[in-house]
Amino acid sequence: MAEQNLALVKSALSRQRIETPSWAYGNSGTRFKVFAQAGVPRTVHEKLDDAARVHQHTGVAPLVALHIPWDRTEDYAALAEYAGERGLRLGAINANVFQEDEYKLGSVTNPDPAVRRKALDHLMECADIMDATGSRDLKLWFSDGLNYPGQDDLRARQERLAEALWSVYERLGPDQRLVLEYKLFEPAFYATDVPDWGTSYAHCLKLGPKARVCVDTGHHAPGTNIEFIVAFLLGEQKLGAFDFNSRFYADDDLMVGAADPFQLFRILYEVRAGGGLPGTPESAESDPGIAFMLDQCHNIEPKIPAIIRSVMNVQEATAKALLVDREALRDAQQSGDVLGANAVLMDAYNTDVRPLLGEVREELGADRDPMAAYAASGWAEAIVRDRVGGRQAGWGA
Ligand code: PSV
Ligand code: MN
Ligand code: MN
Repeated sequence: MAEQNLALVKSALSRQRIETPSWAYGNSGTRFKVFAQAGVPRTVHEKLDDAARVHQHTGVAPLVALHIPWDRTEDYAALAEYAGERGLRLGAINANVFQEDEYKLGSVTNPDPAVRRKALDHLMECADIMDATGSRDLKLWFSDGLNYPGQDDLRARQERLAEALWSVYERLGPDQRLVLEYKLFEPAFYATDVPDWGTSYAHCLKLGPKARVCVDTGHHAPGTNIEFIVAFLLGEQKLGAFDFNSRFYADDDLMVGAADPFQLFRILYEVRAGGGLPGTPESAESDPGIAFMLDQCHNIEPKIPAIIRSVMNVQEATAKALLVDREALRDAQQSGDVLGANAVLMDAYNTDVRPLLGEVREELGADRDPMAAYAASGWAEAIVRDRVGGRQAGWGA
């Protein structure tokens, strides 16, 4: 590859930021069992300590998303300072209106106005927290939906949802955004109030420029062309964030890039083509500010190395996307050369980018091989030794 292009690829890779979720550091489980791991954080501060290790070894993961109330603490400004002392920043604030008894029939779409009020109060509290932490994004995912036909009025629920979203939107500061996540099904099985990107997009469009769609890669029907959704939303300036993870069947929350690295590459190629990667010619005009977040749970594998591996998987797919020869691709597309165009993409995908990423990491002052560096660091042994007693923080804690 020409020297100049290589420099560009490296610069874009060193500018990418991958946000890790606080809950991935804690214990988590399936509907059937939580397998507790030794050394897991007991507090949100310890989650940040672990996140700092991920950032230290990879050099590209300085942001940590919080989930409220799982990460509730007395002083959020002090927490942001604690993060800052470790080279981190607090990222998206994830609201949680899905774990209290009152929400059995929904939160912001609940037929009972008192329950809707309670849910909205929580969303407002999350906005207050964003003010204290300096977070840009409020991430909204609603478990609201119906199990049985006739259980509630589908259209009335959309109106209640729009009303709540509007109140939140009005509360946001000029540099704050809301990102609205969708999910095909679960926990509701018959109908979900925000089941797909179209519903999220329609609400965000009505709200205005500070409302964007969050694409959780695990929240689609099998076979869905996620890169099409990404390309479309980017084109409309409505792609706000990713929740990266892998799925085989449902909302599996496995490591991103583990189930289908080719899909991850296709998604990141569309991000690049749509100008979503800062430091590329495609993004020269404006950076759409996409948050590249992980939303995963490590139920049987050790958590910190799983998060390091996930960050590396996103980087590898990004590097391959950056290697696509756009000019050759355009020429092949223009001349109707189907196989030639496909070969341009496949050539990039089949490139071993690990040595290149090793160089990028070294230039960032991180480790060429983050997995090996973490294993040799002694951190895994130290946390097992030191974090005894107390209640281990985790999913739903
Ligand atoms: C819902 O399945 C979801 O993807 C949302 O982002 C939640 O906040 C997160 O999972 C919690 O694990
Ligand atoms: Mn998610
Ligand atoms: Mn999910």
